[in-house]
Amino acid sequence: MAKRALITGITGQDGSYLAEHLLSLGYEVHGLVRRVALEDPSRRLHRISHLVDRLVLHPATLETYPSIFNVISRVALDECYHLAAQSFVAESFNDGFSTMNTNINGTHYMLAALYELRRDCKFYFAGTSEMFGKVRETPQTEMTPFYPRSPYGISKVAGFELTRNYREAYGMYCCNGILFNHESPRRGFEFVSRKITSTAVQIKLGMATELALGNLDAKRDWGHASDYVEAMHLMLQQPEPDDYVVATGETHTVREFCELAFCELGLDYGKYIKIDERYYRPAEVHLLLGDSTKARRQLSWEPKYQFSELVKEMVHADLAEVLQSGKAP
Ligand code: NDP
Ligand code: GDR
Repeated sequence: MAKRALITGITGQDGSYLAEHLLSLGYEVHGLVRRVALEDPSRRLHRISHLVDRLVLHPATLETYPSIFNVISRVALDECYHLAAQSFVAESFNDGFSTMNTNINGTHYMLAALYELRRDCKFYFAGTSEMFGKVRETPQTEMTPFYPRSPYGISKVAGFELTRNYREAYGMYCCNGILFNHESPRRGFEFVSRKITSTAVQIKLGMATELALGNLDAKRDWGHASDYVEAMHLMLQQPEPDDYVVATGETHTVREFCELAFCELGLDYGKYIKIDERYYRPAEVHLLLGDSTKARRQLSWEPKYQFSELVKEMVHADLAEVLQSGKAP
């Protein structure tokens, strides 16, 4: 019998790679999507358009318990990957209330419905390096205390603790991934990596003249999303549930990302970057660097992509897209 998995957030960057990965392993893959996505598939399902015939999609929202309860009552699940969230840190400062509502209550609804209906289903929560925020030590491990610096980070700490508590209180198989930044050609345009690669391509092709950014000195541990979804799956295949840091163990500044991306197109980034105060955050996370020794040892996981390969792939994917469509991405 094929294993059956539910992915919330299947329309997002990670959801699309995870769906591909699970299908390649022979899983029956179900996805929880917002109803509007089914009404406007060409735009809202674009990351999974190549897979959609092989998926079972269920309309629901993280905003209400009954809609989640209904989906979970319909499918006998073996594994559940809870990736859906308001995931943009900057937006969480603009609307902390809706970020908290979606990310905390949404996670609680998922866990509560699984507790009621599918207590044996394994659960993955998409925790994040943003929980470390104003870091207490470097590199960050599973033992590093949390110090979130945004409503988003705070909401993820709450989701992490809810997940751990369902594990400890009810003996459910619940895991937290603590994933550091991961990018890909499917990254949303609001995140700095894709903003850089897509705008650099537009500058190269004469469709834009400058790139407005905020803090160029922030350091991130950047990996590739396709590597990171493999770690999510591995976490749910272990004898016991646990929490794991997933990271490359290298950190780079936003400036270095710009330098490499522009260089790939034969451009000098310094000529095109404009600093715009609007892109600074009220509280910044200055440095993230993960130590994923535990995941490497216990899950036999390791990233395949180098930082420079990631940047190159993103630049060339954006270039190919614009050349093909003739439009800015
Ligand atoms: P994306 O922003 O690309 O995807 C977010 C997904 O959540 C989308 O499918 C979105 O649906 C869905 N979603 C948002 N709100 C709701 C809602 N109210 N009801 C139902 N679905 C909703 O994120 P990523 O793929 O990059 O990240 C996946 C998860 O991992 C997130 O939880 C993120 O916080 C976390 N994470 C990400 C990291 C990264 O570097 N990418 C690092 C660490 C953690 P729709 O398409 O309809 O908007
Ligand atoms: P992050 O990603 O906040 O780390 O969260 P993002 O790409 O938004 O920012 C990374 C760093 O770049 C700096 N920065 C800018 N960021 C954006 N978006 N736009 C700009 O113009 C800009 N200029 C500088 C930011 O200040 C920041 O320091 C991502 C999300 O995927 C989260 O969901 C996830 O949990 C974490 O990664 C790990």
